[in-house]
Amino acid sequence: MLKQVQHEVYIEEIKRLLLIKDLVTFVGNTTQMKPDQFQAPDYYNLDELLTDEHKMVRDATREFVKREVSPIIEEAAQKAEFPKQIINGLAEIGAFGPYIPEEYGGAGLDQISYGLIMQEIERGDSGVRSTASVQSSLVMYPIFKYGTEEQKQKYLPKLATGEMIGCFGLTEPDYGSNPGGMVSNFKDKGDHYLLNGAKMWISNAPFADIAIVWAKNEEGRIHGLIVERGMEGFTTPETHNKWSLRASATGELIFDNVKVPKENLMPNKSGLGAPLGCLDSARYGIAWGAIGAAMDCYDTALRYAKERVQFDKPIAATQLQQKKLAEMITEITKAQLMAWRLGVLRNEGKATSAQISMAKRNNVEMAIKIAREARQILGGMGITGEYSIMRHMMNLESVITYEGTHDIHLLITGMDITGHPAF
Ligand code: TGC
Ligand code: FAD
Repeated sequence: MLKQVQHEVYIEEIKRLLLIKDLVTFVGNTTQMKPDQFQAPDYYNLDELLTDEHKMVRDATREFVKREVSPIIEEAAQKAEFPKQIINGLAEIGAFGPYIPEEYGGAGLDQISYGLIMQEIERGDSGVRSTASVQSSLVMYPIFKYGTEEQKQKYLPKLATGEMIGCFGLTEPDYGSNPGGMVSNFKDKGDHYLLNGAKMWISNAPFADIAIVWAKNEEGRIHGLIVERGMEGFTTPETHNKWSLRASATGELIFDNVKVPKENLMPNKSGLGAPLGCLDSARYGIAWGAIGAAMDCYDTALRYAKERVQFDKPIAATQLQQKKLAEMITEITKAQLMAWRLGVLRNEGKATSAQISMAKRNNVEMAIKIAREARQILGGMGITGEYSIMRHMMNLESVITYEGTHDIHLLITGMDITGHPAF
């Protein structure tokens, strides 16, 4: 009964968002982009593969991005600040825990709805999608999958509403692609664990309320611990001077003899497979998210090419620009089909980690190539913050590196088809 009521509330909220008219609130500030005129490409009528719920969720997220993200994102990126004012809106559209059951505050949606939400958010900005990915797949998911009932009750509802923000600490200064080598560790001190070590490159770290931290016990076995801001010896210095993902806050997690209560260890899975299981879910979201960034670049470049006149004709009438645009829409369409099929497999519980790696790798590379080509179509204008393309292009340099680098995902495919790990 409760589940049904929450679901109806969610659908009502989506309808409310859909009713909001005149969503473009561009105010002409020099650090802001042009008004958001985005029109989503759907060359193969993929909408016909979506249910009404998928389309409703997708459209609500699209309108949210037009209304809340597009008007402010360029300025946030220029200032290198995460726009905290959008946290409530992200929670309202169900971007925090889309597939987490409603009894824990999630939206109870399927994997394709989750993917579509990531696509639409990344259409606005990869850094905003990062925040939603981390919160959903790297914080809520491990608590839901590996945590105790008390941990689920304590954290999940607050994470779903954005009252609490989380981060995920796996990478260390000396262990990036090879997280199994991590040196962060905890010792059993009877009534608590004593945690020491450091994590780096952690999205949301500077303002997160909790951190899911992966560390080794005295036997060298990896476990996940929930570390709360305010615990003595726990600090989160921010990483500055990034040229990529500037609207996302990145930082370190430092643990200097942090006393972690024993009830904060997630007991239901240990070993490297535990954090990697969370990455499967986040990488799947990125496979969709990258399509959003690519669609935005393509749509912007197509509109610009039709309007920009050189040699007395629109540049869209030249063969060279048509080649770029035609290849873009072909690659976007292929990526959309791959993501949709992967979503179907995930809904059926049949998607493998290697299939997810292939889609993350393919779709991010597709997006970064499209961003580079789209930027050229805009000529000099392409390097300015008047348009979103250069920001997408720089963001995608992080997306192609985090959640497993482009090379690592190729090696995962290589291992899957040959049986030989070549890491
Ligand atoms: P390996 O021996 O192959 O595996 C160890 C154990 O893990 C299991 N496993 C998986 N389980 C679930 N899902 C997966 N995707 C899994 N891949 C492997 C495996 O079966 C084994 O289990 P068991 O029971 O036998 O112990 O491990 P390896 O040390 O050889 O490393 C394999 C490799 C290189 C593929 C892995 O380490 C890897 O994926 N490296 C990349 C690291 C990475 O992706 N880091 C991401 C950090 S988080 C992040 O970037 C967030 S950004 C967020 C944002 O802002 O959006
Ligand atoms: P390395 O592992 O040092 O790799 C360097 C190069 O060597 C890469 O090109 C790689 O492909 C290549 N390489 C490595 N091993 C091999 C091999 N065996 N064979 C061939 N080539 C190889 N991590 C988290 O835990 N949580 C987060 O929230 C998070 N957010 C991030 C946000 C941003 C903006 C960035 C940039 C990173 C984030 N990361 C996060 C870290 C990210 O997952 C790592 O950067 C990534 O896994 C790569 O690790 P590394 O940077 O140490 O590179």
